Amino acid sequence: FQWRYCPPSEDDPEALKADVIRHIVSTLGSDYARKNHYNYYYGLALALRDRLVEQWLTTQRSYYDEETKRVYYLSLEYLPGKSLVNNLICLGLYHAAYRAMADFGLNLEELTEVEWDAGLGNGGLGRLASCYLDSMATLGVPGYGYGIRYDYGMFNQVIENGAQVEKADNWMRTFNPWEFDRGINLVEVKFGGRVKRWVDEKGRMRNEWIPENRVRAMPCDTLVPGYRNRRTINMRLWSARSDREFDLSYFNTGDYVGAVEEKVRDENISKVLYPSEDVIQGKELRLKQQYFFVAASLHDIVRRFKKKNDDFKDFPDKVAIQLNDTHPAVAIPELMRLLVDVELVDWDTAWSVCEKTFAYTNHTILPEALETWPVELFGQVLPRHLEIIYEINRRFLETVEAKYANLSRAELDERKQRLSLIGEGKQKHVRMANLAIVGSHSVNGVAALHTQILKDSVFKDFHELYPDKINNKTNGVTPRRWLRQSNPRLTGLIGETLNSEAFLRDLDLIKEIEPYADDSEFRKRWADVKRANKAHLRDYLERQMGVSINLDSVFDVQVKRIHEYKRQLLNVLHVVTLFNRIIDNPNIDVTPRTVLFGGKAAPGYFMAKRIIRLINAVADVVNSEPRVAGKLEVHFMPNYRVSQAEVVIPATELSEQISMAGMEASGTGNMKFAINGALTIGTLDGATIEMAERIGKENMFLFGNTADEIVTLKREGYNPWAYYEKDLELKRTLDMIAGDFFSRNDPGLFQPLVDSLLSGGDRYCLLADYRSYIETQEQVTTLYRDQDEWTRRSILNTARMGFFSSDRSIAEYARNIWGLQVL
Ligand code: DL6
Repeated sequence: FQWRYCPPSEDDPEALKADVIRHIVSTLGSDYARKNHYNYYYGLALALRDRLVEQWLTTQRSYYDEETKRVYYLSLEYLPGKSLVNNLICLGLYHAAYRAMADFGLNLEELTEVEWDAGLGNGGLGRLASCYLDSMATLGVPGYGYGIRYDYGMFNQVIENGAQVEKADNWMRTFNPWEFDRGINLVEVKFGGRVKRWVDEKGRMRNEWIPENRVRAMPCDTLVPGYRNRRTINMRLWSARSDREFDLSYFNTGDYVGAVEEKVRDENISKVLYPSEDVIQGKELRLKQQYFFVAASLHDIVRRFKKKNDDFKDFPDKVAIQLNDTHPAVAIPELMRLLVDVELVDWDTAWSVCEKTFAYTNHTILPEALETWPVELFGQVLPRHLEIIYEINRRFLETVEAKYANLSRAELDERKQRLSLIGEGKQKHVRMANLAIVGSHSVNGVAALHTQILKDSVFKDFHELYPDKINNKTNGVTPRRWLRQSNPRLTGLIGETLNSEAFLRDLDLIKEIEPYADDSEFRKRWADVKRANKAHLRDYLERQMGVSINLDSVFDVQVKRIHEYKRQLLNVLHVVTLFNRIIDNPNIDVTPRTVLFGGKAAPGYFMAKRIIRLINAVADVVNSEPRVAGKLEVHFMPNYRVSQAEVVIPATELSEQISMAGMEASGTGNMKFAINGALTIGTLDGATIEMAERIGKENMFLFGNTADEIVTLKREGYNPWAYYEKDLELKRTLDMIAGDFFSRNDPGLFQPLVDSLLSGGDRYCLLADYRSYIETQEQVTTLYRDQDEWTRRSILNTARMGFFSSDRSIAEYARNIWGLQVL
């Protein structure tokens, strides 16, 4: 059998057209003469999948033949968004498809409307995972993404009477053309039960897990192409399937409902993505989800290893496993169980294999977001794993004892308590971060400041114990999606100017546009691109929300999850301040502004939901006030998601990155905006700091307290009242919010928000940063009047963002963590 490779061709739409027609007829059983978007979207997607699978098979064969070390990225979340355009771009078929569809009398852009966003993640962490798969494929890293194929992904957000209402995201309601469901390769995953101990014929003590329940994991593969390199890797998501023999036993006793209930309960495991509540510990289903995908993935990984290897000591030479946060950390005791209980490897060898295989990425310093599981629950769901964790802990604490033999007993005990994998207290807990650190050879933060905070405070004791373990891998984003796909106009301009599109696979090359910042003709074209993107967003919002925003205003955008630490409320305080200034002085010479917000709040997060209500209430008042018309408008864009970001980001002029310094692990939206030429107003937080180092502070609007200053402020007794009392504009703004200026029909609605800032102590120091933020916004206003200078800085922003490609991040992971060479 000869693998037919269909070379990507920009020129020839004919082969593609034939395949589209064939799929419409043979796969969809439909009439190609009916030129509807549905038929042609699916026909085109399937024609692409044919090409992807051929590339994938060749890629896999090369790994197999060359016995390459593989990298497994374990992540409970992915946010691919839509795939059609991305896949066309990566295969080099965008123009061919455009022409093919035009020949059919259809518009490719309109076809993309048929596709649903694959929203299998909450936000930054999931989108990062998708960028990383793209980069692995592009760099030729032999990577595999593993996760869960949720039937229902991130909820859809609708706004009713100003409030967020969650609607189920039934993204699979129509058939998913990108996926291969492999119903014949089911993997059994066990839960509950007990551990049986016995001595085998060779006198060895054996531990055998006798489960109470078994669920099957079905692999669903989505192919992820590299950028025009004929390589394709795989994102394998597991879907829970009930064990059918189990059903039969119920049928035999005539309990039909029991059979169905049991089946539904099993399949619930992959039913729905958990929205990111800060505290979701203690949810049995969530623990089951984690173990479900980890067990199925490790089964796959070990199976693949065993095809060509028989000595598990070689495992770390062939396998690297990256844990995307602690969600998959149960992989550590699971690999120990497989090695010690099943493969009969001795404990010390098995442990050394684990440590060399695993690496852990931390994505948050919020203490309440660090995962723990009640020991009792853990033991019920995973009895053998709990035993293994206790044994890991016992041995680990022995090493701690030995290392700190010079400490007093009391000091040593305290240190052991802090380091232990088991948290004591009212209820004992398994600490997943401690487990992940102890079981991994590398622990990384996602931006320099974040990593420093891990070393200095969150994981201080571990850093003292293992001074070489914690390292930094600053996040990045893929230029294929966040430049080429989302901003074809800008990509076209840069490509034409440099006479190359090589910057899409080596973003460092984008620095070559820097000299053009001084070319007035180029600046004009740059500004024209931004204006066209703004018009595109205006049209989009007109269709989606029925509003028509002012093209001549500065597009000031804050899109991200709604969270108090991200301080959308600070942005609102600025809006209200601006509103007051305009009302007070109708002749004020302001730069018109359109302030856009977008983002979802966790369904159980009261304050975040109240912030959404406030944004909408302020928008209602501002947008209906004739005295500010043409000067200020505010909108909350419902249901922020990847495909919306692709429209919003290229149109943005001012990117709001205003978290309290020290809180945002990295941010990746900050990078997407700057690559697309937005100027940033931001605090020195997360990766924004590294952006400033490269872009130059003078080309950004930085404000507020630094992370160190926040620590000092709090240590010395931060008093928000003092700011309130002495800053009259601030006082007036807060009084209006508390005094129901924006909630006339619902008195007291926003009192909790103001309380959190005053009597509640203002945990995220909004009041401390308010004045500096307002003054910096004034600088924005002033600079925007000088459009030419604004555009010059915009060009410099884009030109200096080469470092923030996810290709650079993945190359660093590959070299420094996974032990791979990347060209
Ligand atoms: O690393 C990706 C992304 C960062 O850019 C954000 O700063 C950070 O908030 C986010 N973290 C999470 C937390 N999830 N957990 N656990 O999403 O990660």
